[in-house]
Amino acid sequence: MQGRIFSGIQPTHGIQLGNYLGAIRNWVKLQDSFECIYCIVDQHALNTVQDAAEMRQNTREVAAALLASGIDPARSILFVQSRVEAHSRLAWVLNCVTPMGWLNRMTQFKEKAGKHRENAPVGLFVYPVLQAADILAYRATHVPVGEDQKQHLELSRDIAASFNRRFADGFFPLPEPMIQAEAARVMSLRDGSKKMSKSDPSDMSRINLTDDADAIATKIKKAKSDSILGITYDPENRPEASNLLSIFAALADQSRAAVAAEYASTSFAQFKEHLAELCVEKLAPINAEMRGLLANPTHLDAVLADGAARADAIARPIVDEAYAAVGFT
Ligand code: AQP
Repeated sequence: MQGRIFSGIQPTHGIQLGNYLGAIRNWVKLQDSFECIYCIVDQHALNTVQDAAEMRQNTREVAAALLASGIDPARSILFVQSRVEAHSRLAWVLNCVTPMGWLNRMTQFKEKAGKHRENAPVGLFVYPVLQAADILAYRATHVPVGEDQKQHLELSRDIAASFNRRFADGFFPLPEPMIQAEAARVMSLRDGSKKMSKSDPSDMSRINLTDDADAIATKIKKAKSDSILGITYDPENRPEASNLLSIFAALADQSRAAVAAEYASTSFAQFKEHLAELCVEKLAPINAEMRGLLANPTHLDAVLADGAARADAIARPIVDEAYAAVGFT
């Protein structure tokens, strides 16, 4: 094994195609060469989801989506963050070695808090510190990240170094980012300048892994497009066409150039038909597997409980050691 990976996903809603193509598909591949720890980060999601039944439902749905996509609990650890105390125990210590100025620079807080900064939860502001704790509690060596998470990972490294400097030289390894080569950043089907997101108020903006064939076909058919004949990759001038082309390329495991060449003189209507067929073909098996898993919540809960016990066995001694290093008795 080449190292230990930690990565997380929020149960703010069921999984959407962007999560799948941008993160989960890669997580599945990484299982071959790394020790992988995958976490459903419900403590992060609490900043957004403040309804207990919804949180429970989302958590199970995300767990089912991860398993159905190929996360193998026999090889990887899959668990829910709030079930392993090490995360919040370490987060407090890290809060105390992180200057406010570092957090003030985080662009994701500014984007997510928007104009309502004063009303944004404190949890959203300190989110990157909890994220650092998630990673460091396992002494993870590598973290797969999308472009949008690069800044947070750099902060995790700074926080680890800050702890090491103050309390114990070399205590936390500085986690290395793993940026995907042709990072699939999937954009909203309604607005090519916004990323596809679980919590977008419009369900038409995204493809959920729970969508059936009809829903997928309707969403792709109604996806925003333009009136230029032929599909080209030109994100600046044709953001929506470029997004649909990128989704096609990612699903078909082809380069964007190859797809653009194939559809250079095709109408949007026809391209969308092909894209819908491809999307249904790739997602239908995952969708079917998810339904089976969701029909058996006892099994799902047992997988997560086993994952939590294994995660706890790694993280608890590391955080106990960190507590001793700061002088907690
Ligand atoms: N549109 C996307 N394209 C590519 N990758 C994406 N990811 C999310 N959206 C896209 C990647 O999915 C992983 C898990 O994301 P997350 O749940 O931790 O939070 P997020 O990035 O904020 O995802 P969402 O769907 O946009 O959730 P909400 O709406 O709750 O904020 C990450 O690796 C992320 O890069």
